[in-house]
Amino acid sequence: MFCEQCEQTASGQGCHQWGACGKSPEVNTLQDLLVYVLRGLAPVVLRAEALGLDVRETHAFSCEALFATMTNVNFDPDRFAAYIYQALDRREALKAKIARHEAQENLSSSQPWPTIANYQLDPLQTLSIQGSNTSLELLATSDNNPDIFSLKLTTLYGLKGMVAYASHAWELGYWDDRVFHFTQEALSQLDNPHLSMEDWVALALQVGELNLRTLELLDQAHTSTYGHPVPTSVPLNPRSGKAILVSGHDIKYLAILLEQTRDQNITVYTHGELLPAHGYPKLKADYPHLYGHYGTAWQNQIHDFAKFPGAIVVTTNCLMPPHGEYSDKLFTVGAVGYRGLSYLPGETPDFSGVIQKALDLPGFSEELVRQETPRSVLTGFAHNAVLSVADQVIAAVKSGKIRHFFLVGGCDGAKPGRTYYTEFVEQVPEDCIVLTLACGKFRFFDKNLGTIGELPRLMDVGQCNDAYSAIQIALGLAQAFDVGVNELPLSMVLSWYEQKAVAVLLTLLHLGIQNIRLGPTIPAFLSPNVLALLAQQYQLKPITTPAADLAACLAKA
Ligand code: FSO
Ligand code: SF4
Repeated sequence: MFCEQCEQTASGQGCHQWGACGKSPEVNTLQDLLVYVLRGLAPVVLRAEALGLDVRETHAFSCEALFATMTNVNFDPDRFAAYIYQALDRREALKAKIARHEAQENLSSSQPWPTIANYQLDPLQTLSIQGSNTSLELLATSDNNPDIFSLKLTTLYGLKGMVAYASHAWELGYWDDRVFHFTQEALSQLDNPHLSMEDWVALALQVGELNLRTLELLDQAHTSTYGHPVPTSVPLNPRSGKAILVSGHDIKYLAILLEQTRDQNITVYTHGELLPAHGYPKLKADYPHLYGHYGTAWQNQIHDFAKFPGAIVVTTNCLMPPHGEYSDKLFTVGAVGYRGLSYLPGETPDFSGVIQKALDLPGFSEELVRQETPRSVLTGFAHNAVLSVADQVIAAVKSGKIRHFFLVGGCDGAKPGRTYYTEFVEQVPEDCIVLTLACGKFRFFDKNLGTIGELPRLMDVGQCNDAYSAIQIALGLAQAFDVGVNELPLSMVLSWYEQKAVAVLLTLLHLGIQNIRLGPTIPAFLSPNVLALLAQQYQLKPITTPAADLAACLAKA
């Protein structure tokens, strides 16, 4: 097997024997085969689209299927086989539709399909053997150019992150045909042997550009459906009674579950990246049983899930291979899967099995609740909330009360080097504000950093899915100060783990943001030359030590 799409990749050299995330070689080959058939579907979709045929459902399918191949989303070989068969069925159905349309319209028959669009499964071989013949390693160029290979992987991995966001927006009824079209275009370019290094750099940055649009769309989808987030205090202690825990990023599935658990005497808790759901006014107003947050970041789920005395639903990444002791109370929805776990299919899953499981389990006892010291955290500092107090922020900067802003955001993970981010936040001087987002915040989210005037020094902007909010805050401040984002007293110190972070990084580079500090390690898929190019054009740099990086950021102020 070959996979190097995430930060956890074995020794920074790619996973070759077994995924450090727990992904088996079999699942990896099925993911490669799925990506291969999606690359073969892409030119067919593009031709159908050019003829004016309706391909929107197929676009949404391609996005969901590609999303499933992201790190820690789906480990179930059967689900990948189903996606592969569906992709091939859709491809053939579309080809037939195109032929019929051309005949009806008396159009001269199209160019022959590229070889990849004619790929057929071999009924005598297992899918995983066929997958090993379509490995992503084969994207290497015939002249073995490591930089073009690196940029192809950067494009594909960024695309995986972007389609995850597009899938969330689609579920809520929001899409942009430009994003859909670009997804197919980029997938089909992966097999174009004629692109130069410059073309690949441009394509990777275009992923960033279209990802910005996708993030905007998702922001619109969330805020128009659930209202603009408002600063909200969220209990970290449970209350007594039956309980359901919802993990992942998907607000829509959380809302469906809240609706189905209305008046059932069950308390719903968020886990991981769903913490910011508490900031949405419509969810809070409609569902008082959405109560608190339980546990910390994804890599601690083995302990958190085992201890939780109720049912658990995982709506997106990051799912870890579950332990036997809690797998019978764990359910998955959407693109998420693991063989042996209960999967609830459909756009509006039926959560009755989850509810029954929660009722069968003990829930939190009054005694346990009584023993706990009350704790809470604040969330909901999305762009609307922060920019609504822009006047206060600007006055505080002008009077010298606020010296600098740090965006300390991104993913968490198991590597020891990630303590850097906790130490960094602890060392941020008292006249500076820390904005944070995504699951990396769980290293410091419950620290009381105090306030500057009425402004909390630590503000949770939201999930990684809310990167649009962080960008809007930076752009809004730049506009208010009448400077470019790079001239603001703002430094970005980012942690990455999986492919959504790759998409967001490409978006920041597309916006021309300089001096981003990235850690805990530099992506294995960036070749030395590509990394040198990013360092030269964007001053992208690896993190060093909290003290040295802080000093360098403040020297810029
Ligand atoms: Fe974290 Fe996982 Fe949200 Fe990622 S839970 S690591 S970038 O999936 O998406 O931040
Ligand atoms: Fe390895 Fe990450 Fe790929 Fe899993 S997703 S196989 S940990 S590189």
